[in-house]
Amino acid sequence: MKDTQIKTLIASEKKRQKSVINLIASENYVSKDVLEALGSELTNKYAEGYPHKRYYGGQTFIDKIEDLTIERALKLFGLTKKEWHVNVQALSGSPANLAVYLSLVPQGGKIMGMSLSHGGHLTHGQKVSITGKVWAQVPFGVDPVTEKIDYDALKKLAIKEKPALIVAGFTAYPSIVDFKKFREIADACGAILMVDMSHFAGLVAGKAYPSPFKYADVVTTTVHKTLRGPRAALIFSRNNKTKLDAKGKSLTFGEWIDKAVFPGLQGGPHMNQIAAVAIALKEAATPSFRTYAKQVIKNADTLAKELKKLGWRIVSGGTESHLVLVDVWMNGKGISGTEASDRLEKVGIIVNKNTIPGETRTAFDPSGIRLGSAAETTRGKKEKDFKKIAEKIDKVLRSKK
Ligand code: DSN
Repeated sequence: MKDTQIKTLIASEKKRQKSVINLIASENYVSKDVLEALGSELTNKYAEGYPHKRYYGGQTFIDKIEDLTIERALKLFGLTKKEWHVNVQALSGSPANLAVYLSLVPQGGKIMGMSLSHGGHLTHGQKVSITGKVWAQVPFGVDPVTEKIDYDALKKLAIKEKPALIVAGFTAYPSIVDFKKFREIADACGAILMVDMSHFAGLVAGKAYPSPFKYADVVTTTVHKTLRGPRAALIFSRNNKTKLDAKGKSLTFGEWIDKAVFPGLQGGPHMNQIAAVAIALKEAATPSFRTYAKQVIKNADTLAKELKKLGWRIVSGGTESHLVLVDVWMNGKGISGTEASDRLEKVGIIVNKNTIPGETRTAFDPSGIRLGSAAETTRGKKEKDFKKIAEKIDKVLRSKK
C-alpha cells in the first residue's frame, strides 16, 4: 500500500485486535479468504439489478457469484429454493430490516419489537431510528423478575394492539427465544412474523441454537456476528407469502423485498462483499464450524457462571447463547457500565456498556456491560480461558480507583 498514513493506521488496528481480549458480542474475526474477497477487484464492478436481470453489461462472473451466494445461504439453513427466497444484497442489518418494513408494512403501521433497554435493536421500531418514525413501535419487554420474555403478556399486548408485523430478535437478550410461541402470537393477531437472527445466525448454522425457519415468514440476519463473515446481511422470505400491489397483482414477499432493496433503498450491490458472504457461508457449513458454535455457547456459559460465583448479578441468571449481560451497577453497590468498560479497556479487555431491563441510569452511562464469546472462541479459547477472563474482569471491576 502506497498510502503510508492509512497503511500505518490499518497496521495499528490489526495489532490492537491481536493484542486485546475481544468480548464485543457482535464482533468476530473473519478468515483470510473472506478478507481476500473483500479486497478483490470485485469492488470495481457495478451490478444494479439481480442475477440475469442487470442494468449494466459485463455480468458473466458477477451473476455466478450472486447465484452461488444465494445457493449457499439456502443450503446452510436447510432451505429449498421452492419454499424460500433470499436477497443477499442488503449492505448491512439496518437496511435489511428497513427493506422488510418498507415492503410489507404500510407507513404508519405498527411494528411490535423488543424495547432497546430490554435487549431489542434500534431497527425494531425505536423512535430514534427511521423504523420508529415511519412506523409506530409497539414495544414489549421482559418479565421484571425472570428477565425473560413473558409470552402470555406478549400475546395479550399483540391481540390488543394488532401490529402488522412482529419482530422476534435481539442484541442483548441472553436466553433462547421460543419461535413457536412467537408464531402462535403472530397468528393470534394476524401479524407477519419476522425473526432478526443477526446475533445468533452462526449458532443456528452450527446447530447450537434453535432455528427460526420453521415458524417465521421472514428472517433477516447480518453476516458478521456469530456467523463470522463480512459486514453484510441476508433477507429470507417464504415464497408462499404474498401481498397485492396497487393493481391487484399478487407478489411474493421476496418480490416485494427485492424491489425494496433495489431500487427502493440501494443502488449497485457490493459484489466484493457478496463474494465474501459466499465464502463465510461455505465455512459455516463445515463440521469445524459446528464445533465452534457449540464452544461459543460453552464459553459464554462459563463466563456467566464464573462471574456469578464471584458475586456479579447476571441478567436473567445466566445465558443460553453467546452473550452475557452483567449488571455491574447492582443498585449502586458496584460501578457504572461506562466505568466498567473504561477500566476493562485499560487492561486490554474490550466490552460494551449496555442498558439492562428496568434500567435506572442512562443509555450513555448504563448499569450493565454486554460480553460475548464469539470472537475469542474463534481465536481458540476454551472454558478454562474464559474462567481466567472472568477472574480478571472481577479483579478489575473491584479494584480501587
Ligand atoms: N451494533 C450491533 C450490536 O452490537 O449488537 C447491532 O447493530
